[in-house]
Amino acid sequence: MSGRVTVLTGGVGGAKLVLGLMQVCPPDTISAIVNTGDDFRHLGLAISPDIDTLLYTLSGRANAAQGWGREGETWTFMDALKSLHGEDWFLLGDGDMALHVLRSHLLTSGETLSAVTARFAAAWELALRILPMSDDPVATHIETDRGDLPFQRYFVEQRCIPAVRAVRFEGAAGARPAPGVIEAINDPDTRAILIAPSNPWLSVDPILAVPGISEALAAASAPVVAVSPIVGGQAVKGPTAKLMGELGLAVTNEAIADHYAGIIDGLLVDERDGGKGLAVPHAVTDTLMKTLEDRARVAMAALDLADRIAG
Ligand code: FO1
Repeated sequence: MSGRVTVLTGGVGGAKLVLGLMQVCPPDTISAIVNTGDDFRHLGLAISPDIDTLLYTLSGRANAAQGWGREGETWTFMDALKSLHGEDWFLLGDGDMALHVLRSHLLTSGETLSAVTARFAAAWELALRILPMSDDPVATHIETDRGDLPFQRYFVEQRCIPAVRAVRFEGAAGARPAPGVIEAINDPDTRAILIAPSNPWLSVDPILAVPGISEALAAASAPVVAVSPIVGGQAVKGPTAKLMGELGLAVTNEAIADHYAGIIDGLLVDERDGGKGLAVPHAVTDTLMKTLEDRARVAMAALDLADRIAG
């Protein structure tokens, strides 16, 4: 089937699905709406981790084992920074620094995050649209038993150890969807809107918190299908299962479906969990994405579910 595909994504799992989509759809028909709640200023630099993870993953530059940063990275900058007793909890590789320095320079000279991101995607010959959820600052904060932590302090410095009480998105109320975001949801030529298997609370909720986006999704004529981040009662990577426990939720697809209630029309679940008890239309497949073929298969299964719902 033809038509455009829009995908909401954040983190490593999200990038994998987008790469899978790139194998099964013409890249210029894909619009990725990317979480920017992880963004922060560090050492004076504007860091946009989920945008960078997508740029690296889609251009074949990513350190696949690590999930973030570049393959074959060198660390001269970090060694020198440590010798100067600079903050070294957040690792900035030499090649990675080019993204942060150039983005910071362009933002300072007045370019929007969207424009900078489009410039980087074009430089690395990526034909899909990479759309930050907003050009306004939105910062994910994690309220924990060790106090209120900005996202990267929780995720990297504290390694997700503090128990989460609540997640909030500073600045979201005043943030506007970035150019192209609402259009990517409302485009009459949109065949499907996918929510990648990103952490719903940490990587998707910031996108849904930008006024206008969840409303557009709820009203969209295209089917909205989420890929569950749960595989075999666990989350593949990152703190999803631990977070769900701390929020008092069972690590089940019912909890994922409840979280997205009102937004999604379908849920793609892993065959190890199955879809038993799910009220929302669903499909079952092996959603573990280790190889490029796995990623293409999961993307195809999500699109097939969307087509079935649309049909
Ligand atoms: N994740 C880490 O666990 N440790 C790091 O030192 C680290 C540095 C880093 C630098 C640039 C960047 O774009 C991402 C980086 N990440 C690091 C990942 C980052 O924390 C992301 O927010 C996660 O991938 C979750 O989306």
